[in-house]
Amino acid sequence: MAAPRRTLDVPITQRPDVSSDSSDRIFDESGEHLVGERVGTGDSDAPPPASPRNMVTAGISPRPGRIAESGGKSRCADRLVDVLEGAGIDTVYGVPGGAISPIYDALYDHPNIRVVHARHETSAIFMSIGHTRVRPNSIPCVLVTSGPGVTNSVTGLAAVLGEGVPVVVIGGEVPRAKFGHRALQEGSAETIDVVNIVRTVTRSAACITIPGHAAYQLATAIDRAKTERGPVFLSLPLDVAVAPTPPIQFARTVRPRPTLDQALLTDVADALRNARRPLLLVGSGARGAAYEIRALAEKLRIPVITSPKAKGIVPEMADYCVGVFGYGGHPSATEFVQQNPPDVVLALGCGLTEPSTNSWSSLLQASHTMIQVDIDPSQFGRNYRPDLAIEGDATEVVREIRRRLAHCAPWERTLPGIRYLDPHTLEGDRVPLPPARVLRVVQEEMPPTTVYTSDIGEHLLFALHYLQLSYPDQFMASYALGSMGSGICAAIGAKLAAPERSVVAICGDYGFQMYGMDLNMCVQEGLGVVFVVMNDDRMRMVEAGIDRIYGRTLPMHGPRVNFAELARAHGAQGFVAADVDQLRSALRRARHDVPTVIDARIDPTAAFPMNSRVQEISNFASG
Ligand SMILES: Cc1ncc(C[n+]2csc(CCOP(=O)(O)OP(=O)(O)O)c2C)c(N)n1
Ligand SMILES: [Mg+2]
Repeated sequence: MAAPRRTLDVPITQRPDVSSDSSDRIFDESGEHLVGERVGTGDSDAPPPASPRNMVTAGISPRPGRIAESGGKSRCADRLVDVLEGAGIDTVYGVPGGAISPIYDALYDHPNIRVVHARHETSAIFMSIGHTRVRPNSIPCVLVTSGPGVTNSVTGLAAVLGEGVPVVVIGGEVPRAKFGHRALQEGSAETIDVVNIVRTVTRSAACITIPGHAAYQLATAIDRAKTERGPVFLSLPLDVAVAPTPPIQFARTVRPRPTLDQALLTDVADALRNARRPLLLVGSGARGAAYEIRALAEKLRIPVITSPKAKGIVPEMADYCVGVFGYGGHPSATEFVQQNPPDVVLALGCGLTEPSTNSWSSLLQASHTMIQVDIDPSQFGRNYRPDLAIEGDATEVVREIRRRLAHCAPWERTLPGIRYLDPHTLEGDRVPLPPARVLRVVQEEMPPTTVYTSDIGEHLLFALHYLQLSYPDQFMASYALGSMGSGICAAIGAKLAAPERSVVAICGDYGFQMYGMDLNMCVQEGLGVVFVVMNDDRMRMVEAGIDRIYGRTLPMHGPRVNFAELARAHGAQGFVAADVDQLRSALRRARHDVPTVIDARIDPTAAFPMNSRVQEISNFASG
């Protein structure tokens, strides 16, 4: 099989200084024909030589510089925005400030890049998660200012790291001459050292100190964000940002992707063929492989359980989908593996983390062959011992497995589909509204391809359990870090990136108090997100959890907020829904260009009936 390749843009320097070293040779896409030599430079301000891994080949087509397009400006900041545009970045989220102002000024000359002002830096980063989830090949950029701008970003960066999505964050910084002088909002290594602060929550973090290196540094950071799937951070001192910097050119480069190990694939296919009770365990990393996974499961009648985040990768109506395993999961998933202990488990793009395994349940360890497929080999063996592990893209791997099993007979077994807890709560006209009923009515009223996000709280468990999804990109919840606000802002980024889709955020009332101010940004940008606030006047998840663990709890409720009035204060639509009719009527008035907040008055006593996290904390808390 020919090695698949992908392309990326990196800037190259202007002055060619062709090296005779054979490692500088440039080959065509097949990797066999020499077509030129890598462009280098003797300038100490120029980028360091690219590693052969990063810049193997190039069909170089230098583009003219951008001085004219950049309003005649020739600052480092203009060059950085050129790189953003060259990398296909079309949306910049952020909160402006003095130290990052040259980039905002440079953006003035790039009308193709949409600039969005969030109301908090971490909101901006949460938005970028939603953005890249609905447009998987996009990389959002987030701009923050020095000092508090960067420190406010830390939670967002940690969430991005947990979600494994590419996001580029550029932080302003005071001029280098002020380093160590306790300048206003200084974040240099002489003071609070913001680069060090964010190092543990990013794939790479650095300060740009040489204007001539800046474009290369940014392009390399973007490449790392893509390949290592995570956040990258660059700090940009004000004097560097405004230093004269000549225009750049771009080289078109390609990098060969690793080829799959054919013998290993055959072993995997053989293990499945000989299995008596095979099971597919699908994680969110396999989202892109949805078609292949469905085809495999459907044809061979292999049961599938999904991690909570992978909801919808296989249709939840199908009988071979026995449900979500883990937090908010379905009793059918647990019962199925209890009654049919799997001898072969094929785990696809699943980190096998605490929330997706019900705190590492032994039910998921295959009795004969445990197979892990992941694009990130650091996942192998972290939690379960794999017998076979394939590093690779789930789509290609499952396609190859299907090819090898083309003549395999389907397994003869009855597959039960999903069984819900308390299914009666999905129906009826009860008041106050049961959370499950709210979710069912929302799904009845919204289009079938609606994107759902959930924030963090008891409502997430209800959403994981009761939303019934059919499409692989329909659900997102950032529970790796599990920060309140993540689902609210991800919905905004998703709507901005895919305005043609309906987007519903399932949120809690306290989360909305914490991160709801970006409603104003939705009004400003004309983003018709529907926020369904599960209003129970309390922090239900914590209240219920603490009560279950300790048998008592401090009060965790507060004065009722009327979120419909709050919405109207921002210029959004706002409706209180105390019963099913009011809820339906509010949903029918949702628009694509104006946000809608539905204050759903849910039953404050409704705690999700099964919470394995509480059980796990309880195990530790009680000694
Ligand atoms: C930033 C942050 N702080 C604290 C928590 C801990 N926490 C988890 S759920 C929750 C309560 C959320 O209340 P609400 O948004 O009303 O949702 P509910 O549980 O009531 O559905 C809290 C405080 C968190 N996850 N994130
Ligand atoms: Mg609440």
